[in-house]
Amino acid sequence: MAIKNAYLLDLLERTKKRNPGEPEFIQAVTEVFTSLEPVVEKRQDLVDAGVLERIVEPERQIMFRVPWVDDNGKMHVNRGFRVQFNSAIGPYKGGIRLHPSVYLGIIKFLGFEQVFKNSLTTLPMGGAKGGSDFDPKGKSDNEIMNFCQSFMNEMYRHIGADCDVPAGDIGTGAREVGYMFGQYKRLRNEWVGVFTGKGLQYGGSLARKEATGFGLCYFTKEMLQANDMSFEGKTVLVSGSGNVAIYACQKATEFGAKVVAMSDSNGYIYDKNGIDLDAVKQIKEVERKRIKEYLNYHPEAEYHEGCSGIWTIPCDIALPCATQNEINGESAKILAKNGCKVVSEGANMPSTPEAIDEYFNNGIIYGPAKAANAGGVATSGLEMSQNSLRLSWSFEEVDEKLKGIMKSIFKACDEASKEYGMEGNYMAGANIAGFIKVAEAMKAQGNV
Ligand code: NDP
Ligand code: 2IT
Repeated sequence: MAIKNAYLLDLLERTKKRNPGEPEFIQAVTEVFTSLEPVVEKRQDLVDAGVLERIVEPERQIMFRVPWVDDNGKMHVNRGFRVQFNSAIGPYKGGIRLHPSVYLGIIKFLGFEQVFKNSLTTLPMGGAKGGSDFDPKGKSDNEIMNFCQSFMNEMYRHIGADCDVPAGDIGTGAREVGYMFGQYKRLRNEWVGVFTGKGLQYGGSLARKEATGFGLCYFTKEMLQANDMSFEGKTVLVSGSGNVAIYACQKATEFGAKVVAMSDSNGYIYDKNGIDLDAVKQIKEVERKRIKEYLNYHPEAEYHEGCSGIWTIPCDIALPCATQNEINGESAKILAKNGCKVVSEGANMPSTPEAIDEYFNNGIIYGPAKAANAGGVATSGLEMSQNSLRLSWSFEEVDEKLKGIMKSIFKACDEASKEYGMEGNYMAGANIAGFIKVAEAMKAQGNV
């Protein structure tokens, strides 16, 4: 991947200067710019409207102190973030990440990607992301609640059902959403759909929990079909063992594939008989323990320390569902050498630029995160609709809508890749299709 267009190169340099020490953000911008070269050449009107200069600069960035007290009475201070990236096509929308690695650059890369992803969903949602360097691992329920309430004590003034609607991401699941939503309601004295991923008893949508993983498999199924393949009988690797990974594993298995490995940040399990997902759900969703515990259910399976080793297992399809840059050039080479034919991304930006180059050089079909994992936020959009209508749809209804959306996302990526002379490059297709809608909305709205 190399940018040749002088205007894009100059803007990338300016973006690097303005955002020092944020390699993940620059990585995300570089990837998009690589794809936009033919658009910049064809659409001088968008260049003249300054859309690109504006799209790389968040509309608003909020950073705040989050003090909280642990069960021993000790005070801790974390840093909270909400980056409201772009509201051209709808209210800001995007998850909250709670992980010790969080800093402004991570939230900015995620917020930037969210702009294009949300555009692809066909629903009216702008892009945002938030989070904190708080580590939920090993914390009691009470400590989690204290943190979430303190986080919301500042964030509540910046969000709202028609302004900015947060949701889950790494480290933020139903429990954290519940505590944050509860605190918002208390501070604002109003019950509105200000969060998605809520519990089913209080405005959550059926199928939201499953949506990112299921959506990833719906997208991948379309992509496979377009390339005369299917999930049937394929060997699949799923990294991670959180929300996205679990439901990706479930749907891939339903589609006739055999998932043989899953992981967490400590290591990976390899079960040549196919992963027993009930065991994984018990370990991860109920007990909140480590993936290593899988051996207690299946002593014949293997556990290996270190999460990147998962990519050394021979497979047909790899579904990275853990975190950014989890597949580097070296891992991608090994995947290709072992016969992997498809990589489709459940996590956000899980492949390094070197890994993506390896996919293209080796003819691996590549489903980029912005498109492949958009089912989560799309179903969040459906949760917002249900909240506004004050009713709830059945699981089947939501799931059908999700299938339709993932189909249309694949179609948009495929068509854009063809229109701009890069057939089969779904990364370029996703970036272009996501960009054009937002860019035209920005141009139409003038200098805002
Ligand atoms: P969870 O917190 O439920 O699970 C995260 C999983 O990834 C865990 O298995 C975790 O292991 C592993 N992981 C996290 N950080 C690292 C790391 N630095 N190195 C290795 N492994 C790591 O999060 P989700 O499943 O919700 O999110 C997974 C990915 O999917 C993220 O990239 C997220 O941005 C993306 N995503 C999520 C959506 C959603 O709806 N939830 C929607 C679209 C994308 P451990 O337990 O050891 O930390
Ligand atoms: O990265 C993502 O798309 C998410 N974490 C889901 C965001 C959302 O608002 O549902």
